[in-house]
Amino acid sequence: MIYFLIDKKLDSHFIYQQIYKEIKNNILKGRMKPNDKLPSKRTLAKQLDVSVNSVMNAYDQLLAEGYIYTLERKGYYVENITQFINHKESVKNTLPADLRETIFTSEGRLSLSHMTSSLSLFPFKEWLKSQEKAIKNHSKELSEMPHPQGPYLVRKSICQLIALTRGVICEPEQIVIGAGTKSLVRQLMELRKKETVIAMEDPGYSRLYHLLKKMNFDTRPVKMDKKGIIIEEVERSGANFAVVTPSHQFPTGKIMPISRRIELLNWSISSDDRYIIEDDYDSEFKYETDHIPSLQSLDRNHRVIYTGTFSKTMFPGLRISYMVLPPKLLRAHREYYADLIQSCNTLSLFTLHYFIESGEYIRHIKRMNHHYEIKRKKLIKELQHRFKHKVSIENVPAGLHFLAQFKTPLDYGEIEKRAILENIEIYTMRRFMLEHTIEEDNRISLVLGFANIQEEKINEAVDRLHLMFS
Ligand code: 76U
Repeated sequence: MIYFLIDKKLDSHFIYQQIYKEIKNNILKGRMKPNDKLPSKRTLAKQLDVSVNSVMNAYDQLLAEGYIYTLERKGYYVENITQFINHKESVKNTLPADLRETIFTSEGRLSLSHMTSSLSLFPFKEWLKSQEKAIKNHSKELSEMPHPQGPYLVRKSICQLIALTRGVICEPEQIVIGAGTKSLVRQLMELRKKETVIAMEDPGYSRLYHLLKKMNFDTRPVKMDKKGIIIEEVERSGANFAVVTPSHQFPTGKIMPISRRIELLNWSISSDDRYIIEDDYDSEFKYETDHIPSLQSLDRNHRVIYTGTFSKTMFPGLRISYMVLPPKLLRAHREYYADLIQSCNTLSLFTLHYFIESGEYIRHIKRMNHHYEIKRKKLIKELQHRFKHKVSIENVPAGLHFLAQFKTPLDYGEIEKRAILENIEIYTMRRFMLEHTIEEDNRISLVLGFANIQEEKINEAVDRLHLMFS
Protein backbone atom coordinates (compact mmCIF):
# COMPACT_ATOMS: atom_id res chain seq x y z
CA MET A 1 0.00 0.00 0.00
CA ILE A 2 1.25 3.54 -0.71
CA TYR A 3 0.60 6.54 1.48
CA PHE A 4 0.94 10.14 0.56
CA LEU A 5 -1.04 13.31 0.90
CA ILE A 6 -2.43 15.52 -1.79
CA ASP A 7 -2.68 19.27 -1.55
CA LYS A 8 -6.18 19.97 -2.83
CA LYS A 9 -5.88 23.68 -2.75
CA LEU A 10 -4.38 23.46 -6.22
CA ASP A 11 -6.62 22.75 -9.20
CA SER A 12 -7.20 19.24 -10.50
CA HIS A 13 -4.50 19.55 -13.15
CA PHE A 14 -1.97 19.81 -10.38
CA ILE A 15 -3.60 17.00 -8.40
CA TYR A 16 -2.84 14.48 -11.15
CA GLN A 17 0.74 15.77 -11.29
CA GLN A 18 1.11 15.32 -7.52
CA ILE A 19 -0.08 11.71 -7.70
CA TYR A 20 2.22 11.06 -10.63
CA LYS A 21 5.23 12.58 -8.83
CA GLU A 22 4.60 10.73 -5.55
CA ILE A 23 4.33 7.35 -7.25
CA LYS A 24 7.33 8.06 -9.47
CA ASN A 25 9.46 8.98 -6.44
CA ASN A 26 8.32 5.90 -4.56
CA ILE A 27 9.38 3.75 -7.49
CA LEU A 28 12.71 5.50 -7.99
CA LYS A 29 13.58 5.41 -4.30
CA GLY A 30 12.79 1.70 -4.17
CA ARG A 31 9.86 2.08 -1.79
CA MET A 32 7.71 0.43 -4.41
CA LYS A 33 9.32 -2.74 -5.69
CA PRO A 34 9.29 -4.19 -9.22
CA ASN A 35 6.04 -6.01 -9.98
CA ASP A 36 4.26 -4.54 -6.92
CA LYS A 37 0.61 -4.08 -7.74
CA LEU A 38 -0.72 -0.54 -7.65
CA PRO A 39 -4.12 0.11 -6.09
CA SER A 40 -6.95 0.26 -8.58
CA LYS A 41 -7.80 3.72 -9.84
CA ARG A 42 -11.05 3.70 -7.88
CA THR A 43 -9.40 2.58 -4.61
CA LEU A 44 -6.64 5.17 -4.82
CA ALA A 45 -9.13 7.91 -5.74
CA LYS A 46 -11.18 7.03 -2.70
CA GLN A 47 -8.14 6.83 -0.44
CA LEU A 48 -6.89 10.25 -1.57
CA ASP A 49 -10.35 11.71 -1.87
CA VAL A 50 -9.76 12.83 -5.44
CA SER A 51 -11.55 12.11 -8.72
CA VAL A 52 -10.91 8.82 -10.58
CA ASN A 53 -9.94 10.97 -13.56
CA SER A 54 -7.00 12.48 -11.68
CA VAL A 55 -5.67 9.03 -10.78
CA MET A 56 -6.26 7.83 -14.34
CA ASN A 57 -4.25 10.73 -15.77
CA ALA A 58 -1.40 10.06 -13.34
CA TYR A 59 -1.35 6.31 -14.19
CA ASP A 60 -1.47 7.09 -17.95
CA GLN A 61 1.54 9.35 -17.61
CA LEU A 62 3.47 6.77 -15.55
CA LEU A 63 2.58 4.15 -18.12
CA ALA A 64 3.72 6.36 -21.02
CA GLU A 65 7.07 7.00 -19.35
CA GLY A 66 7.58 3.33 -18.51
CA TYR A 67 7.41 3.47 -14.70
CA ILE A 68 4.48 1.04 -14.57
CA TYR A 69 2.93 -1.59 -16.79
CA THR A 70 -0.53 -2.96 -17.08
CA LEU A 71 -1.91 -6.48 -17.38
CA GLU A 72 -5.27 -6.74 -19.00
CA ARG A 73 -8.12 -7.05 -16.50
CA LYS A 74 -5.62 -7.40 -13.65
CA GLY A 75 -4.41 -3.86 -13.05
CA TYR A 76 -1.22 -1.79 -12.87
CA TYR A 77 2.22 -3.00 -11.72
CA VAL A 78 5.60 -1.40 -11.02
CA GLU A 79 8.17 -1.87 -13.82
CA ASN A 80 11.55 -3.36 -13.09
CA ILE A 81 13.64 -0.23 -13.60
CA THR A 82 17.40 -0.27 -14.03
CA GLN A 83 19.04 1.75 -11.27
CA PHE A 84 21.32 4.70 -12.09
CA ILE A 85 24.97 4.32 -11.28
CA ASN A 86 26.78 7.35 -9.92
CA HIS A 87 23.59 9.38 -9.82
CA LYS A 88 24.01 12.70 -8.07
CA GLU A 89 21.04 14.25 -6.33
CA SER A 90 21.85 17.76 -7.45
CA VAL A 91 22.90 19.00 -10.89
CA LYS A 92 23.78 22.50 -9.74
CA ASN A 93 27.21 24.07 -10.33
CA THR A 94 28.50 21.34 -12.59
CA LEU A 95 29.66 23.70 -15.38
CA PRO A 96 33.40 24.30 -14.95
CA ALA A 97 34.23 27.95 -14.31
CA ASP A 98 36.30 28.27 -17.51
CA LEU A 99 33.23 27.42 -19.58
CA ARG A 100 31.14 30.16 -18.02
CA GLU A 101 30.55 33.16 -20.24
CA THR A 102 31.00 36.68 -19.04
CA ILE A 103 28.39 38.99 -20.42
CA PHE A 104 30.34 41.76 -22.00
CA THR A 105 28.98 45.29 -21.75
CA SER A 106 30.11 47.42 -24.62
CA GLU A 107 29.15 50.67 -22.92
CA GLY A 108 31.17 53.59 -24.19
CA ARG A 109 33.08 51.35 -26.54
CA LEU A 110 33.75 52.59 -30.04
CA SER A 111 34.16 50.08 -32.81
CA LEU A 112 36.46 50.25 -35.79
CA SER A 113 35.86 46.58 -36.47
CA HIS A 114 35.87 45.38 -40.06
CA MET A 115 33.25 42.76 -39.21
CA THR A 116 30.27 45.05 -38.82
CA SER A 117 27.70 46.83 -40.94
CA SER A 118 25.57 49.82 -40.07
CA LEU A 119 21.92 49.27 -39.26
CA SER A 120 21.14 52.96 -38.81
CA LEU A 121 19.75 53.33 -42.33
CA PHE A 122 18.38 49.84 -42.81
CA PRO A 123 14.83 50.04 -44.19
CA PHE A 124 13.23 47.72 -41.67
CA LYS A 125 9.76 48.90 -42.65
CA GLU A 126 10.33 47.71 -46.23
CA TRP A 127 11.93 44.54 -44.95
CA LEU A 128 8.80 43.83 -42.89
CA LYS A 129 6.61 44.55 -45.91
CA SER A 130 8.64 42.00 -47.85
CA GLN A 131 8.20 39.58 -44.98
CA GLU A 132 4.44 40.07 -45.10
CA LYS A 133 4.47 39.23 -48.81
CA ALA A 134 6.58 36.16 -48.08
CA ILE A 135 4.09 34.91 -45.48
CA LYS A 136 1.11 35.65 -47.71
CA ASN A 137 2.48 34.06 -50.87
CA HIS A 138 4.48 31.12 -49.53
CA SER A 139 2.54 29.47 -46.72
CA LYS A 140 2.92 26.13 -48.53
CA GLU A 141 6.70 26.38 -48.88
CA LEU A 142 7.06 27.69 -45.34
CA SER A 143 5.35 24.62 -43.96
CA GLU A 144 7.63 22.24 -45.84
CA MET A 145 11.33 21.42 -45.86
CA PRO A 146 13.09 23.73 -48.34
CA HIS A 147 15.25 22.59 -51.25
CA PRO A 148 18.79 21.76 -50.00
CA GLN A 149 20.21 24.65 -52.06
CA GLY A 150 17.46 27.06 -50.95
CA PRO A 151 14.10 27.83 -52.66
CA TYR A 152 14.40 28.12 -56.45
CA LEU A 153 12.62 31.47 -56.50
CA VAL A 154 15.17 32.98 -54.12
CA ARG A 155 18.06 31.51 -56.09
CA LYS A 156 16.55 33.00 -59.22
CA SER A 157 16.49 36.49 -57.77
CA ILE A 158 20.05 36.16 -56.44
CA CYS A 159 21.09 34.91 -59.88
CA GLN A 160 19.55 37.95 -61.61
CA LEU A 161 20.99 40.27 -59.00
CA ILE A 162 24.59 39.10 -59.30
CA ALA A 163 24.37 39.02 -63.09
CA LEU A 164 23.46 42.68 -62.92
CA THR A 165 25.76 43.88 -60.17
CA ARG A 166 28.75 41.56 -60.54
CA GLY A 167 28.49 40.20 -64.07
CA VAL A 168 28.31 36.66 -62.68
CA ILE A 169 27.25 34.23 -65.37
CA CYS A 170 25.16 31.42 -63.94
CA GLU A 171 21.78 29.69 -63.69
CA PRO A 172 19.70 29.55 -60.48
CA GLU A 173 20.45 25.81 -60.41
CA GLN A 174 24.11 26.56 -59.72
CA ILE A 175 23.44 28.61 -56.63
CA VAL A 176 23.74 27.10 -53.16
CA ILE A 177 22.43 29.28 -50.34
CA GLY A 178 23.75 28.80 -46.82
CA ALA A 179 24.22 30.48 -43.45
CA GLY A 180 27.71 31.90 -43.99
CA THR A 181 30.53 31.82 -46.50
CA LYS A 182 32.69 29.66 -44.27
CA SER A 183 30.04 26.98 -43.91
CA LEU A 184 29.47 26.98 -47.67
CA VAL A 185 33.18 26.55 -48.32
CA ARG A 186 33.18 23.73 -45.77
CA GLN A 187 30.27 22.15 -47.66
CA LEU A 188 32.16 22.45 -50.93
CA MET A 189 35.47 21.17 -49.59
CA GLU A 190 33.83 18.15 -48.03
CA LEU A 191 33.31 16.98 -51.59
CA ARG A 192 37.03 17.06 -52.17
CA LYS A 193 39.57 14.38 -51.53
CA LYS A 194 42.12 15.17 -48.86
CA GLU A 195 44.86 15.31 -51.53
CA THR A 196 43.52 18.71 -52.54
CA VAL A 197 46.11 21.43 -51.92
CA ILE A 198 44.71 24.88 -51.26
CA ALA A 199 46.57 28.15 -51.80
CA MET A 200 45.39 31.15 -49.79
CA GLU A 201 46.34 34.79 -49.81
CA ASP A 202 48.60 35.71 -46.88
CA PRO A 203 47.55 37.93 -45.13
CA GLY A 204 44.01 36.67 -45.53
CA TYR A 205 40.83 35.34 -44.01
CA SER A 206 42.31 33.45 -41.07
CA ARG A 207 39.05 31.84 -39.96
CA LEU A 208 38.76 30.13 -43.33
CA TYR A 209 42.41 29.13 -43.26
CA HIS A 210 41.99 27.50 -39.86
CA LEU A 211 38.84 25.73 -40.99
CA LEU A 212 40.58 24.21 -44.01
CA LYS A 213 43.52 23.14 -41.89
CA LYS A 214 41.20 21.53 -39.35
CA MET A 215 39.56 19.70 -42.24
CA ASN A 216 43.04 18.27 -42.86
CA PHE A 217 43.62 19.96 -46.17
CA ASP A 218 47.14 20.87 -47.12
CA THR A 219 46.59 24.62 -46.99
CA ARG A 220 49.38 26.87 -48.23
CA PRO A 221 49.57 30.56 -47.39
CA VAL A 222 50.91 32.34 -50.46
CA LYS A 223 52.63 35.72 -50.50
CA MET A 224 51.31 38.65 -52.44
CA ASP A 225 52.84 41.47 -54.40
CA LYS A 226 51.23 44.76 -55.43
CA LYS A 227 48.86 43.01 -57.82
CA GLY A 228 47.75 40.31 -55.42
CA ILE A 229 48.52 36.62 -55.04
CA ILE A 230 51.73 35.68 -56.86
CA ILE A 231 50.93 33.10 -59.52
CA GLU A 232 54.45 31.57 -59.57
CA GLU A 233 54.08 30.98 -55.83
CA VAL A 234 50.69 29.37 -56.32
CA GLU A 235 52.24 27.15 -58.98
CA ARG A 236 55.17 26.33 -56.70
CA SER A 237 52.88 25.43 -53.80
CA GLY A 238 51.45 22.58 -55.87
CA ALA A 239 47.94 23.84 -55.15
CA ASN A 240 44.93 22.89 -57.24
CA PHE A 241 42.60 25.24 -55.36
CA ALA A 242 43.21 28.94 -54.82
CA VAL A 243 41.11 31.11 -52.54
CA VAL A 244 41.22 34.77 -53.54
CA THR A 245 39.47 38.09 -52.84
CA PRO A 246 40.18 39.91 -56.13
CA SER A 247 37.71 42.78 -55.81
CA HIS A 248 39.07 44.01 -52.48
CA GLN A 249 41.79 41.83 -51.07
CA PHE A 250 41.06 40.81 -47.51
CA PRO A 251 42.40 42.58 -45.53
CA THR A 252 44.88 44.75 -47.49
CA GLY A 253 42.19 46.17 -49.80
CA LYS A 254 44.18 45.74 -53.02
CA ILE A 255 42.20 45.35 -56.21
CA MET A 256 43.55 42.64 -58.47
CA PRO A 257 44.29 44.16 -61.88
CA ILE A 258 43.07 42.50 -65.05
CA SER A 259 46.54 41.16 -65.94
CA ARG A 260 46.77 39.16 -62.69
CA ARG A 261 43.16 38.00 -63.08
CA ILE A 262 43.92 36.58 -66.51
CA GLU A 263 47.12 34.95 -65.20
CA LEU A 264 45.11 33.33 -62.43
CA LEU A 265 42.44 32.06 -64.82
CA ASN A 266 45.19 30.73 -67.09
CA TRP A 267 46.70 28.93 -64.09
CA SER A 268 43.34 27.32 -63.42
CA ILE A 269 43.04 25.78 -66.88
CA SER A 270 46.63 24.69 -67.31
CA SER A 271 45.91 21.47 -65.47
CA ASP A 272 42.85 19.32 -64.78
CA ASP A 273 40.89 19.77 -61.61
CA ARG A 274 42.09 23.24 -60.72
CA TYR A 275 39.65 25.69 -59.20
CA ILE A 276 39.56 29.24 -57.89
CA ILE A 277 37.30 30.27 -55.03
CA GLU A 278 36.45 33.92 -55.57
CA ASP A 279 35.34 35.32 -52.22
CA ASP A 280 33.49 38.47 -53.27
CA TYR A 281 32.59 39.50 -49.74
CA ASP A 282 32.24 43.30 -49.98
CA SER A 283 32.48 44.28 -53.64
CA GLU A 284 29.11 46.05 -53.60
CA PHE A 285 30.89 48.99 -51.99
CA LYS A 286 32.94 50.88 -54.49
CA TYR A 287 33.47 54.60 -54.25
CA GLU A 288 34.56 57.16 -56.84
CA THR A 289 34.91 54.72 -59.75
CA ASP A 290 32.58 52.08 -61.08
CA HIS A 291 32.29 48.52 -59.82
CA ILE A 292 34.88 46.02 -60.90
CA PRO A 293 33.44 42.97 -62.65
CA SER A 294 33.91 39.70 -60.84
CA LEU A 295 36.61 37.22 -61.76
CA GLN A 296 33.84 34.71 -62.43
CA SER A 297 32.54 36.95 -65.23
CA LEU A 298 35.84 36.38 -67.09
CA ASP A 299 35.87 32.62 -66.61
CA ARG A 300 34.97 30.69 -69.74
CA ASN A 301 36.08 27.30 -68.46
CA HIS A 302 33.98 26.77 -65.34
CA ARG A 303 36.91 27.03 -62.98
CA VAL A 304 35.65 29.75 -60.66
CA ILE A 305 33.48 29.11 -57.62
CA TYR A 306 31.96 32.44 -56.74
CA THR A 307 30.92 33.18 -53.14
CA GLY A 308 28.89 36.18 -52.02
CA THR A 309 27.20 37.33 -48.84
CA PHE A 310 24.47 39.65 -47.59
CA SER A 311 26.44 40.24 -44.37
CA LYS A 312 28.03 43.43 -45.62
CA THR A 313 25.26 44.89 -47.77
CA MET A 314 22.62 44.22 -45.11
CA PHE A 315 23.91 42.93 -41.76
CA PRO A 316 25.93 39.94 -40.52
CA GLY A 317 23.14 38.75 -38.21
CA LEU A 318 21.05 37.88 -41.25
CA ARG A 319 23.32 34.91 -42.01
CA ILE A 320 22.55 34.58 -45.71
CA SER A 321 25.38 33.80 -48.10
CA TYR A 322 25.62 31.85 -51.34
CA MET A 323 28.03 30.15 -53.69
CA VAL A 324 27.86 29.54 -57.41
CA LEU A 325 29.13 26.14 -58.45
CA PRO A 326 30.51 25.22 -61.87
CA PRO A 327 28.49 22.34 -63.41
CA LYS A 328 31.00 19.62 -62.51
CA LEU A 329 31.07 20.59 -58.85
CA LEU A 330 27.31 21.10 -58.86
CA ARG A 331 26.88 17.50 -59.98
CA ALA A 332 29.15 16.29 -57.18
CA HIS A 333 27.27 18.50 -54.71
CA ARG A 334 23.87 17.16 -55.78
CA GLU A 335 25.04 13.56 -55.51
CA TYR A 336 26.72 13.98 -52.13
CA TYR A 337 24.13 16.25 -50.55
CA ALA A 338 20.83 14.70 -51.58
CA ASP A 339 19.83 14.76 -47.91
CA LEU A 340 21.31 18.16 -47.05
CA ILE A 341 19.10 20.41 -44.94
CA GLN A 342 19.15 24.06 -45.94
CA SER A 343 20.68 26.05 -43.07
CA CYS A 344 19.00 29.41 -43.70
CA ASN A 345 15.64 30.41 -42.35
CA THR A 346 13.14 29.99 -45.23
CA LEU A 347 11.07 32.99 -44.15
CA SER A 348 14.15 35.25 -44.29
CA LEU A 349 14.98 33.83 -47.72
CA PHE A 350 11.55 34.58 -49.20
CA THR A 351 11.64 37.98 -47.49
CA LEU A 352 14.98 38.62 -49.18
CA HIS A 353 13.43 37.64 -52.51
CA TYR A 354 10.72 40.32 -52.22
CA PHE A 355 13.21 42.82 -50.85
CA ILE A 356 15.31 42.36 -53.98
CA GLU A 357 12.33 42.16 -56.34
CA SER A 358 10.84 45.44 -55.10
CA GLY A 359 14.11 47.28 -55.78
CA GLU A 360 14.62 48.01 -52.06
CA TYR A 361 17.87 46.08 -51.92
CA ILE A 362 19.54 48.07 -54.68
CA ARG A 363 18.19 51.32 -53.19
CA HIS A 364 19.66 50.33 -49.84
CA ILE A 365 23.08 49.61 -51.34
CA LYS A 366 23.09 52.99 -53.10
CA ARG A 367 22.17 54.73 -49.87
CA MET A 368 24.84 52.83 -47.96
CA ASN A 369 27.50 53.52 -50.60
CA HIS A 370 26.95 57.20 -50.02
CA HIS A 371 26.84 56.83 -46.23
CA TYR A 372 29.98 54.69 -46.02
CA GLU A 373 31.89 56.91 -48.44
CA ILE A 374 31.32 59.91 -46.18
CA LYS A 375 32.53 57.99 -43.12
CA ARG A 376 35.50 56.52 -44.96
CA LYS A 377 36.68 59.92 -46.13
CA LYS A 378 36.17 61.45 -42.71
CA LEU A 379 38.07 58.70 -40.91
CA ILE A 380 40.98 58.97 -43.36
CA LYS A 381 41.03 62.76 -43.07
CA GLU A 382 40.98 62.64 -39.26
CA LEU A 383 43.73 60.03 -39.13
CA GLN A 384 45.95 62.07 -41.44
CA HIS A 385 45.22 65.19 -39.49
CA ARG A 386 46.04 63.62 -36.10
CA PHE A 387 48.93 61.34 -37.05
CA LYS A 388 50.47 63.38 -39.90
CA HIS A 389 53.52 61.58 -41.33
CA LYS A 390 53.15 58.83 -38.72
CA VAL A 391 50.32 57.18 -40.60
CA SER A 392 50.18 55.80 -44.10
CA ILE A 393 46.88 54.62 -45.47
CA GLU A 394 46.12 52.23 -48.30
CA ASN A 395 43.51 54.50 -49.76
CA VAL A 396 41.58 52.12 -52.00
CA PRO A 397 38.09 53.52 -52.47
CA ALA A 398 36.25 50.24 -51.90
CA GLY A 399 34.78 48.03 -49.21
CA LEU A 400 34.11 48.70 -45.56
CA HIS A 401 37.64 48.79 -44.18
CA PHE A 402 41.14 49.93 -45.07
CA LEU A 403 44.66 49.21 -43.97
CA ALA A 404 46.58 51.85 -42.05
CA GLN A 405 50.24 51.69 -40.99
CA PHE A 406 51.36 53.58 -37.92
CA LYS A 407 54.96 54.47 -37.12
CA THR A 408 55.61 53.49 -33.51
CA PRO A 409 58.21 51.78 -31.34
CA LEU A 410 55.41 49.78 -29.63
CA ASP A 411 54.76 46.16 -30.51
CA TYR A 412 51.53 44.42 -31.50
CA GLY A 413 50.89 42.96 -28.06
CA GLU A 414 51.16 46.38 -26.45
CA ILE A 415 48.86 48.01 -29.00
CA GLU A 416 46.22 45.31 -28.53
CA LYS A 417 46.37 45.83 -24.75
CA ARG A 418 46.06 49.58 -25.11
CA ALA A 419 43.05 49.24 -27.39
CA ILE A 420 41.23 47.40 -24.59
CA LEU A 421 42.21 50.12 -22.12
CA GLU A 422 41.01 52.86 -24.46
CA ASN A 423 37.74 50.95 -24.98
CA ILE A 424 38.07 50.83 -28.74
CA GLU A 425 37.56 47.75 -30.89
CA ILE A 426 40.28 47.41 -33.51
CA TYR A 427 42.01 44.50 -35.20
CA THR A 428 45.69 44.41 -35.91
CA MET A 429 47.45 42.72 -38.80
CA ARG A 430 48.30 39.83 -36.47
CA ARG A 431 44.78 38.50 -36.94
CA PHE A 432 45.25 38.11 -40.68
CA MET A 433 48.75 36.73 -40.96
CA LEU A 434 48.33 33.09 -41.86
CA GLU A 435 51.92 31.92 -41.63
CA HIS A 436 54.29 34.56 -42.85
CA THR A 437 55.31 36.65 -39.87
CA ILE A 438 55.07 40.41 -39.87
CA GLU A 439 58.23 42.44 -39.70
CA GLU A 440 57.82 44.80 -36.78
CA ASP A 441 60.08 47.51 -38.21
CA ASN A 442 58.65 50.22 -35.99
CA ARG A 443 55.34 49.93 -37.77
CA ILE A 444 51.96 48.59 -36.75
CA SER A 445 49.29 47.79 -39.31
CA LEU A 446 45.67 48.08 -38.32
CA VAL A 447 42.64 47.01 -40.31
CA LEU A 448 40.17 49.80 -39.69
CA GLY A 449 36.49 49.34 -40.40
CA PHE A 450 34.24 52.35 -40.69
CA ALA A 451 30.82 50.74 -41.11
CA ASN A 452 29.65 50.79 -37.53
CA ILE A 453 31.12 53.99 -36.16
CA GLN A 454 28.76 56.95 -36.06
CA GLU A 455 30.01 59.83 -38.14
CA GLU A 456 30.02 62.18 -35.15
CA LYS A 457 32.09 59.69 -33.13
CA ILE A 458 34.92 59.42 -35.65
CA ASN A 459 36.90 62.24 -34.01
CA GLU A 460 36.69 60.54 -30.65
CA ALA A 461 37.74 57.19 -32.10
CA VAL A 462 40.79 58.81 -33.70
CA ASP A 463 41.59 60.50 -30.37
CA ARG A 464 41.55 57.12 -28.68
CA LEU A 465 43.78 55.67 -31.39
CA HIS A 466 46.13 58.58 -30.89
CA LEU A 467 46.26 57.92 -27.16
CA MET A 468 47.03 54.28 -27.85
CA PHE A 469 50.07 55.21 -29.90
CA SER A 470 51.43 57.89 -27.60
C1 76U B 1 32.95 37.13 -45.32
C2 76U B 1 35.62 37.45 -45.90
C3 76U B 1 37.04 37.60 -46.27
C4 76U B 1 33.56 36.41 -46.33
C5 76U B 1 35.07 38.19 -44.86
C6 76U B 1 33.71 38.03 -44.57
O1 76U B 1 29.95 34.20 -43.29
O2 76U B 1 29.08 35.30 -45.31
C7 76U B 1 36.33 38.26 -40.70
C8 76U B 1 37.34 38.01 -39.61
O3 76U B 1 29.06 36.49 -43.13
P1 76U B 1 29.71 35.48 -43.98
O4 76U B 1 31.23 36.00 -44.23
C9 76U B 1 31.49 36.95 -45.10
N1 76U B 1 34.88 36.56 -46.60
O5 76U B 1 35.81 39.04 -44.17
C10 76U B 1 33.06 38.81 -43.47
N2 76U B 1 33.78 38.83 -42.26
C11 76U B 1 34.04 37.57 -41.60
C12 76U B 1 32.75 36.90 -41.16
F1 76U B 1 32.11 37.66 -40.29
C13 76U B 1 34.96 37.73 -40.39
O6 76U B 1 37.17 37.08 -38.84
O7 76U B 1 38.32 38.76 -39.54
